[in-house]
Parts: sequence; C-alpha cells; structure tokens
Amino acid sequence: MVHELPELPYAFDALEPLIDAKTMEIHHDKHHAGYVNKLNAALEKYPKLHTKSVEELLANNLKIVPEDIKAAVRNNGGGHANHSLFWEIMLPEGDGGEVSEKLLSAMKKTFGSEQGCRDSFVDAATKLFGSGWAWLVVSKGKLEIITTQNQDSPLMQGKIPILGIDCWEHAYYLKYQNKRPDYIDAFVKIINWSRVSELYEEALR
Ligand code: MN3
Repeated sequence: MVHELPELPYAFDALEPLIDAKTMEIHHDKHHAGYVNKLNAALEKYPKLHTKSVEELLANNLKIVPEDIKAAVRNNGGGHANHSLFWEIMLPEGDGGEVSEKLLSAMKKTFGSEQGCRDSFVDAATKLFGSGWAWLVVSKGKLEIITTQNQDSPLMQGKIPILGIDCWEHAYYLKYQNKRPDYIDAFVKIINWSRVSELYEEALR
C-alpha cells in the first residue's frame, strides 16, 4: 500500500454537537478510506508513481499521471488530499486559537478585514452548486477564495489550500439535511485557526 489513511487527530465525537460523531465516523472511515483505497488501486500498475506524494501527483493538472488513470487519480487523489487537510483544520469549538498576525495582515490586504475574509469564504461555500469544496488558498503569495467541483484539489492549479470546507452532502446530511447554511455556520465555529495560520506560513516558503 502506497497511500495511507491518516488517523483522525481527535475522537469521532470531539466536534459534537456541531458535527456529529456518526457523520465523522462514516466520513473518515468510509469516504476518506475509500478514496485512499481507490487511489492505491489506480496506481498499482505504475510502480514508478509509488514514490510520488499525492501533492506531486496532482500538480500541474496531473501532468505526470498516465491518461488511463488520470480520472481515478484526480477524484481519489484529490479526495485523499482534500480530506487529509480537512481533519487538520478543525478542532472543538474554543480550541482553535486565533488568526496569526501574519495571516491577519494578509486577510486585511485582500479582503479588508478578517471578517471580510470569513464572509467571502462563507459566501463561496453557500453559493457552490452541487458537490465540491470552498477554499482559502495561497496563490502566487496572495490569499484567494476559490471553489472546486467534486474532489478537485486547488493543488491541480498550483494553489495551496490552507482552509477548506467539504460541501458534499455526506459531510452534513445526517445532522443538517438540506440546510447547508447551518452546517457552514457550524463549521466556521470549529476552524483550527492556529493550524490554518501555520499552513499560511508554510505556503509562503
Ligand atoms: Mn467528504
């Protein structure tokens, strides 16, 4: 096995009541595990790719990935990368810390304020049609809010994600059903801003 499912950095019920334990369990143990397994299956006949990280596979629109497995690596490699980040950037409400000085000043530059950045992120997640993700990314050294469809990763376009919300129904339907805005409101309360701030600084290197 080449790619491995990362352990959830907290218990399934750690984000209760905002994100319920059952959703977390199915999301991590079934959905994310499924992406990892299907990614490994797709790569099986290309041993040369076994040493490549998922970031390297996705880069430049999957330039190094052979045509016959491109769709599988895009969907499942994207799914693996996206969810690996997703678990890291959540923490129980109150534990996520603050936006760092550096990230705060970048937010002010691009969005006018921290609230402006939060509002743009929420707006993008709310308006996204169908299944996909809304992101805060670093692109050419600057912050940007983008959305991607399905499991497409910002890494495919050379943009480094530092915060992302999974807007697939599997991320919220058990608890929130059709009320995606309520799920988004819940998500923004459990963002691990300390980790997002670290990822911002790593992205600038
Ligand atoms: Mn998901």
